[in-house]
Amino acid sequence: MPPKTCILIGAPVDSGKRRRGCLMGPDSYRTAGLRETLVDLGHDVVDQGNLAPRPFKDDHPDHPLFALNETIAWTQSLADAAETAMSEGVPIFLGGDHALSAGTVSGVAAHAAKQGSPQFVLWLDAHSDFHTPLSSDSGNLHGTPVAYFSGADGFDGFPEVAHPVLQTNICIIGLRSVDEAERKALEASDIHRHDMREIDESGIAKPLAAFLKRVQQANGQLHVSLDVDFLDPDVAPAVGTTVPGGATVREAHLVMEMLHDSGLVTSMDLVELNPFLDDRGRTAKVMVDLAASAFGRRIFDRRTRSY
Ligand code: 6HN
Ligand code: MN
Ligand code: MN
Ligand code: MN
Repeated sequence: MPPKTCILIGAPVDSGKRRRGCLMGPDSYRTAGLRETLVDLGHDVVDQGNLAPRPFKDDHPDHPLFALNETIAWTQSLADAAETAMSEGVPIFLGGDHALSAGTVSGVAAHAAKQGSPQFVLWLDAHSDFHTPLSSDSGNLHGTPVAYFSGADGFDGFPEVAHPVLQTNICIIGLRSVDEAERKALEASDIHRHDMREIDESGIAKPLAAFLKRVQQANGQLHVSLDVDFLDPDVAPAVGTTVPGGATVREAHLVMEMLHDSGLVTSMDLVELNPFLDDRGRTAKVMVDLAASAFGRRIFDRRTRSY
């Protein structure tokens, strides 16, 4: 893989749920050495600092959705930043909670549409984040971005999604906490979904390889959205929505290594890190190591393998 221009964009979004702390995520990745790690791998790295949301008004006091206006304001600024960054390099969005992906994915998809290439999304998460504002029982908008960028109804007040990502171009891996309304909607959809049982039974490489093949055959852009809770909480405790039984460190690295080898990744989110819940920075370090694997760190070159 030739060196890339990696564009780090801090997205300290903390409006997608009630528990605070994700706003510290971008600085935690910087502290854990993300920039230096990518530079050591030979890439050019530009850190654009942190974005801010558009100006927004207070929510109506008894609105059922938490911090709706702030999340809408973030979606606007992130979509613009994402679309712009796509013509400058490979944007890596440093979250921030998963509500940020409403903006990043709609922005990168707008860029893809202008290039005439289809947008694909790999969603690595314990959750499907496929609620709409109408189906969410928590009222937390970090549970809704997949529905938003794939063009679901119910997102009143949000920017219109001009270029929705086709359901069949979305692949979710790592599922183990799916609410009833999401399950029904997913089952009625064309989204490719792989729960932890499937990973246990057949391994993580199989569904990923099949998905990457489709991206390659379609000559698509690939956005990867990595939620900390894709990982098992034993190895990545710094997240508000821990679910036991997650991916191992090696499963996650294999995903990242395969993504690197594919040469297909055009943008990435690192989301849901809550440094307030971390244990001496260890979750931030695991996430930086995973990003390193996605951008070319390897144990041995595959060509040297012999038995
Ligand atoms: N995440 N399904 C739950 C909810 O509140 O709607 C959890 C969402 C988790 C969000 O993974 O980014
Ligand atoms: Mn998520
Ligand atoms: Mn999650
Ligand atoms: Mn829910």
